Parts: sequence; C-alpha cells; structure tokens
Amino acid sequence: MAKCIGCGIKLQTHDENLAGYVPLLVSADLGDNVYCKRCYQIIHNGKRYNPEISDNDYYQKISVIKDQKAIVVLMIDIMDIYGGFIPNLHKYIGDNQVIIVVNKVDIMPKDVHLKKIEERIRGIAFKESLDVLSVIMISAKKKQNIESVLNKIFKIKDNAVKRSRSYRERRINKIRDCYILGCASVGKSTFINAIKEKYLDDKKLITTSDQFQTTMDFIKVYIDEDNYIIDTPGLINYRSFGAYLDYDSMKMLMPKSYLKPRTYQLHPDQTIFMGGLAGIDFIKGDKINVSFYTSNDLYIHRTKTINALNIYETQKTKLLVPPHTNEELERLSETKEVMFDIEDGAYDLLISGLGFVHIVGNNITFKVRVHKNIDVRLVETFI
Ligand SMILES: Nc1nc2c(ncn2[C@@H]2O[C@H](COP(=O)(O)OP(=O)(O)O)[C@@H](O)[C@H]2O)c(=O)[nH]1
Ligand SMILES: [Mg+2]
Repeated sequence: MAKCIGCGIKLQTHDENLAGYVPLLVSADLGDNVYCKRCYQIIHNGKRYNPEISDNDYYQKISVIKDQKAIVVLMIDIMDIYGGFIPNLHKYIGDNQVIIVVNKVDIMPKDVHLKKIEERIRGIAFKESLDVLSVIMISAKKKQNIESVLNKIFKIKDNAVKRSRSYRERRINKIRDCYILGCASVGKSTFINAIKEKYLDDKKLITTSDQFQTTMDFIKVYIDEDNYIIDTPGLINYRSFGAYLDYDSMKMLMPKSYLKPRTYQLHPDQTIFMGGLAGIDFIKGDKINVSFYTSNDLYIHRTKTINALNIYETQKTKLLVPPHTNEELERLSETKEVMFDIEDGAYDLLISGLGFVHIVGNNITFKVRVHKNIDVRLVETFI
C-alpha cells in the first residue's frame, strides 16, 4: 500500500483509529496522492497528536544511513544550537559527510552576529565527530538561501562523480540519497516544501505544524530524475522545554516573527521569571542590564526575590505562562538550580527551548531555576 504524502506513514483502509487511515473510497479515487486522516486533521482542524516515535525507533530508522553512500543534512534551529545536535549521530551515519543547515534565521535581530553562531556550531560539530563540509544559514519559512543548500548537495555529488573510477562507482555517487535530519520542529518539512514550491512541479506539501513529530516516516521527494531528498521524523530533545509542553505552550514559545529583544534593569535580590518555566535570581553585584531574546509572546516578569516564591505559587498557569496546565506543571515539577558567575564581560545564557538572555556584568552572581533536564549554559556572547 502507498504512503501518506503528508507524513510518510504507510496507508491503511481498515481501522479508523490506527495510524495511516484513509477511507477506501478516497484511496480508490486518488491512488498514491492521499493524505492520511491524521494529516488531514492537523492541516484542516489544527488537531493535536502526541509524539509516537521513541528514541529507539528513531535511531533504528536512521541507522540505515551508515551502510549507504549518502549526504546528510543536519538541520538545526538557530534558537537552540546546542540542542540541535542529535546525540551520537556519527555512529548512525557512518563516514558520510554532513552539511549543517541552520534554520529560522529570519527571527534573529540584526545585532546578533551569525558568523559567531556559525563558528560555535563548527566547534560543537567537531566535538561530536561529524565531518562537516559546510554550515549554511537559511530561513525555510521565508525561502531564503535554500538554493545554497541545493547547490551544495549537487556540488558534492558532482565532485564525487568526477572522482569515481568505474561506471558503477559513478552511478552510486550520482544517485546517492540526501537525508534531512534534525530534532523535532527545526523546520525540516518546511524546508522541503520550500524547495517544492520554488523549484518542483510536485506542489503537494508535506504536513508541517507547531507540534512535534508531524512527520512519521521517511518521505522521498524527487528533485530530478536521479536525485531525491528524504524528509525524516524528528528526534525529541529531552533537554529542551518542547519535550514537556503541550501545543498551546509550544505555540507561544515558537517565535512567529523576528525577536524584539526586551531589556530589563536588574538589581541584586531581584528575580525575573520567564513565564513559569525559568526563574533567574540576581544574587550579587551592581545593577545590570539583561536582554531577553525569546519569543515575543513569552511573558517576562520582574519582582523582588523575597516575593518570588509567593508570586510563583499564586500566578503559575495564570500570569506566569507557559506552562498553561497542571499536567505540564507536573511534568516540569522536578527542578534544579544552577549558579553562574561573570567576572567581567558580555555573555549569553542559553536555555534550551526558550532562546537566550544577554547579560553584561562585572563580578556578578546569579542563579537559574529550571526543570532538572533542561540544558542551561552560559557562553561567550553572539552579540
Ligand atoms: N520563523 C520560522 N519558523 C519556521 C521556519 N521553518 C519552519 N518554521 C516553523 O517551525 C515549525 C516546525 O516546522 P516543521 O517543518 O513541521 O518542522 P520539522 O518537525 O523539522 O519537520 C512550524 O511551525 C514552522 O512554521 C523558519 O525558517 N522560520
Ligand atoms: Mg517534519
């Protein structure tokens, strides 16, 4: 049976409650050109579904790459560059080379230096043992710079074909698969749709949404008679808030347009809340300026540290959102506190899933309170 063109799942006509369902009549009418019931519900009714692909299933799926001659595109969300690296990826892709595509640059304000982000990404990739050919910044949504990615893919193939020593080798190099890998919601399907809309006759779009794991299986998209790119489901990153929040909260955290940095003056013994997801206590030092590079919809609230606990208890899921529900609160209930010192200079505090906070200080100490699994780190500034 055919696969759904929206999410890649195998279609079936016998059970409406199982994945891949499509009514027999529709299937008979449209043949291979159908969206499954789940895709239909996501596209037309904004219906939400829980992620279904476990880490194990995910790694098993992508491990086919290591035995192939392939090109791997690792897509990373510019808001979460550390979280964008799939743990142990090098073990699953063999010695295939990697192009890193950094998506969603459209949301970055002008004062952020993309070159600094690129250098950092190259450093992380090196530590992760990835053989990186290029780092390319794009906006899939605005269809910016997607041609650079295509050009790079074709160039790798051309070079490999030129180096081939036999007809067979040449053939393998020419038709090698290109996989678009990345964590959930980095924009893999939006990127492939941008290629379809801009360059291909096949305009039937892959299903995309704010929810995790909209794509269920590999989806092959032909870009010419010899070449295709393959969309893949996303790995869920448990070190980011996305893994613990529901649709309404995710929607709020995903920036829709470019970030307007919000700057607050902070005095010692003040606390600043990022919704109900993170609290930053300023413990020691002279007053500082902190600028938030997060979704414009995320509510930021400053208060005295002695009142912070009380405000949190009375305002969680009300003023301090996200989280919006008690179920989300429950999932996030185990917290950690991480202390940071800045001797002198400008740094960015990266909180996976939220964005970053730009802090300039001299001999200061502050403490961050978040769910215990969330990745929090202080890095040299990108600004
Ligand atoms: N601002 C912005 N949002 C994007 C971009 N690309 C994708 N998105 C959004 O990110 C979310 C996830 O996209 P999707 O393509 O489904 O991600 P996938 O899980 O990696 O396939 C959707 O809400 C997209 O609209 C981009 O270039 N800029
Ligand atoms: Mg997808």
